[in-house]
Amino acid sequence: MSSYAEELRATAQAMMAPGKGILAMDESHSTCNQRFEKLGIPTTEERRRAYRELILTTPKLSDFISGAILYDETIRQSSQAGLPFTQMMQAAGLIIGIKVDTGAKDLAACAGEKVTEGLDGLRERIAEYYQMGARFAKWRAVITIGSQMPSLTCLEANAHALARYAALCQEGGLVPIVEPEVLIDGNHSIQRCDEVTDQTLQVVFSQLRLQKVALDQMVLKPSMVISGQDCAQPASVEQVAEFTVNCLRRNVPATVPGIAFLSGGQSNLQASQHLNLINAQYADRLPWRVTFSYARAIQQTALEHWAGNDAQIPAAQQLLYHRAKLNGAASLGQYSAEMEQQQPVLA
Ligand code: 5MM
Repeated sequence: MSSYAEELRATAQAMMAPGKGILAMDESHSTCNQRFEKLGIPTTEERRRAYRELILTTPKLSDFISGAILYDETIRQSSQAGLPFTQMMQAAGLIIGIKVDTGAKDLAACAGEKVTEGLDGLRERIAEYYQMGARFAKWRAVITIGSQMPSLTCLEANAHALARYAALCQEGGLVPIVEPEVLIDGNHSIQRCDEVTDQTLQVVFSQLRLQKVALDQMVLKPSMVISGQDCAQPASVEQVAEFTVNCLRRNVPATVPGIAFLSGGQSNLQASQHLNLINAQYADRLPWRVTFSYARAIQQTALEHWAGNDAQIPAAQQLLYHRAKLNGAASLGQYSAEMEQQQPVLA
């Protein structure tokens, strides 16, 4: 048992506080720069810093956000006034999280499939991040659906890495967010996504047990069970909620304290509607707290409004706060379509 067990349980509970979710703002350079390029924002360290400062200084963000996942560059940065982001987050009541994987790389002998890397030196990196104030971590595995995919090779390789990462995190005092993302890319049906998500979660929990991960000291960050983005007959909100709840109930032990979904390319509206219906309709069937750990479905509107123009920071922050609020409501099953209309009026 980790000497941090009590602390890890308390951190996991705080990450899953009622009415709150986790903000993913851990885009690597390449992902962040791609998003900036589309909006004509210079892809410099300073602009990435300015954008992350915009997010972290959003007034009252902690009303609906328990913690935020940072990238290695970000955890070392400071505000324009010189205050380290870590101190800023602690003062704002945001738990500091850190992405510790080093990205999804091509998996040898499995064309088109990926395996996430980052185990080398991880124990030492975890110790450094803990000293810097981080209390949870994240590692994302990417599973692609195709005619011959995913292969068992890909599922096992990714689950093994996720489990070894999670065990190291718990040893070093960080709550591991275990993120097996089944990609929305493709024209597959919701039934096919269900089959793949089911298989993925089975393999992941089998490896977590094998690596002696304490299931009551982690958070699962799965994708929802949903039809592919090019599917001819997209699944309804009701189907997504039902398939997702059933799949999770089949595979996720009740001792896991919380599930925080990724948005995975869903629209803002879909991400809020799906999370809401899961909580509104199935509350009595969920042994875990179920919330969000969205990146795009919370940030994108604000990023587009800012677009690198600092005069737009207050308006962009209002937009960010608004999406955090709506998803906070969805995590309680209290979101409604009318709330979308309460969008802040921007100058
Ligand atoms: C922020 O995006 C994270 C991945 O970043 P890189 O691909 O640059 O490493 C990603 O893990 C994110 O945390 C989750 O996918 C949730 O983000 P979405 O946009 O799917 O809600």
